[in-house]
Amino acid sequence: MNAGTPDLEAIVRLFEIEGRIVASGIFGSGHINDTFLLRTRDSDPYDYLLQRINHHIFKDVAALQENIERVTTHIRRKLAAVPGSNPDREVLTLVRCKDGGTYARDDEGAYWRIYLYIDGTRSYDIVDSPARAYQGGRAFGRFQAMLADLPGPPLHETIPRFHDIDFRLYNFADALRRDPLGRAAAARAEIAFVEARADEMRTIKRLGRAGAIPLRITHNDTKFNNVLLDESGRALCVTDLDTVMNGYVHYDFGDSIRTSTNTGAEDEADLSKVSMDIGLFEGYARGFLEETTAFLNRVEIDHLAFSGRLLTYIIGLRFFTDHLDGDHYFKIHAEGHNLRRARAQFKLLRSMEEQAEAAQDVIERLR
Ligand code: ADP
Ligand code: GN1
Ligand code: MG
Repeated sequence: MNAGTPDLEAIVRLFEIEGRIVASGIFGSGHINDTFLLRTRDSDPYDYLLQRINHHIFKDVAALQENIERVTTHIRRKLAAVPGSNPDREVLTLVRCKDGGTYARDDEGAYWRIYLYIDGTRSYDIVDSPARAYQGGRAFGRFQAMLADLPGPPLHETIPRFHDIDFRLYNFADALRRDPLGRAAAARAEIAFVEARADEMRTIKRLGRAGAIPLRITHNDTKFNNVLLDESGRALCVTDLDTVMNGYVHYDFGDSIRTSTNTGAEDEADLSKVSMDIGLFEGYARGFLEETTAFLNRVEIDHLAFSGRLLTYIIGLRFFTDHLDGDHYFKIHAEGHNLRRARAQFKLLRSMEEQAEAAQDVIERLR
C-alpha cells in the first residue's frame, strides 16, 4: 500500500507547473489511488490534481501512462475539430514533468502524475434523477465512440484479466480455500450466492470467444463518479483512465448501471435502501444508446441489460474476495468494510434480477 506523509512541495517541483501552489488537500472517494487538489494563487492559470498512482496494483506505470497519453491526445484532437468545444475541460490533460515525461518518482519510490483540475464541476456517488443518469450515459457512450478509431497498436493491458470472470472466480476460490483470517465461516450465505450464479456470469466471455461480440476500447471503470458534470448539470469529462484498454461494451455499460441506478450507497449497511431504480436505468441507457446504437451489433445490445447484473456480480465478488483475503486491495475505512460492500452489491444484484424483464423491455424500446 501507499504509505507515509508525502512531501507534496518536493513532488510538485518535478512538474512544469505555472502559478504558485498555496493549498493542498486530499480529494475524492476512489478506492485505489490517492488524490490531492492543489490550489494556486487565484487559481491562476489553473489548479491541479496530483495523484499518487498505486503501483502495487498498476505494476507497469510507464505503460499505464502511455495509454493515458495516447487516449487523451486522440480525444483532444477530435474535440479540437468540434466547433464550440473546450478540450481543456472536456478531456483530461496530463501536466508534463521537467524531464519531459508524464509521471515522476519520489524518494520513497512512489509514482506521481498531475492533471489540470477542471473547476466548476462535480461528480456523484449516488445519482438522484434520470436526467443526471442520462448525462452519464451520454458521456461514457461518447467516450467509447471517440476511441473506436484510436490509431496504433492495442493499448497495454494495465491490469491483466481485469474483468475476466474466470480469473475473478479463480481468485475467489483460492481465497476461500486459504481462508487466511477464518472469515469464510461467517459468510456462508454469500458464498452460496456467488456459486449459484457463476455459470450464468460466463455468458459475455462465451459470446466473445464465439466471435458474436467484438473487443472494443473500453474504459472499464465507468463508476458514475468517474464523470464530471458542470454547473448546469451537463456531463463534461470522463475521468479515471487507468483501466482504459480492450474490453467488451458490457463492461462499461454494466459498471455504470451498477453505480447509476443504485438507490443506496455502494457500501450501504441498511440493505433495505439498496435497489435498482428502473427510471435511472432508463435515463442512463437512453444517453448511452444515443451515442452508440450506430455501431453496436445486435448481440451486444441484446446483452446490455444483463451486463448490469454481470458487473454488479464481478465487483461484489472482488469486494468479497478481498474481505476473505484480508483487505489488501481496496482501501477500507472500517473493519468488515469489504464484506459490507459485497453484501450491498449482492442485494443490488437481487433487485436487478427481479427487474430483469423490465430492464430488457427498456432496451428494446430504446434500441
Ligand atoms: P480514483 O482512482 O481514486 O477513483 P479519480 O481519478 O477517479 O481517482 O479521481 C477522484 C475523483 O476526482 C473523481 O471521481 C472525480 O470526481 C474527481 N476528478 C478526477 N479528475 C479530475 C479533474 N481533472 N478535475 C476535477 N475533478 C477531477
Ligand atoms: C475501484 O479507483 P476507483 O475507486 O474508481 C476499482 C474498480 C471498482 C471500484 C469499485 C483499478 O475504482 O474496478 O469497480 O473501485 N478500480 C480498480 O468502487 O480496481
Ligand atoms: Mg475514480
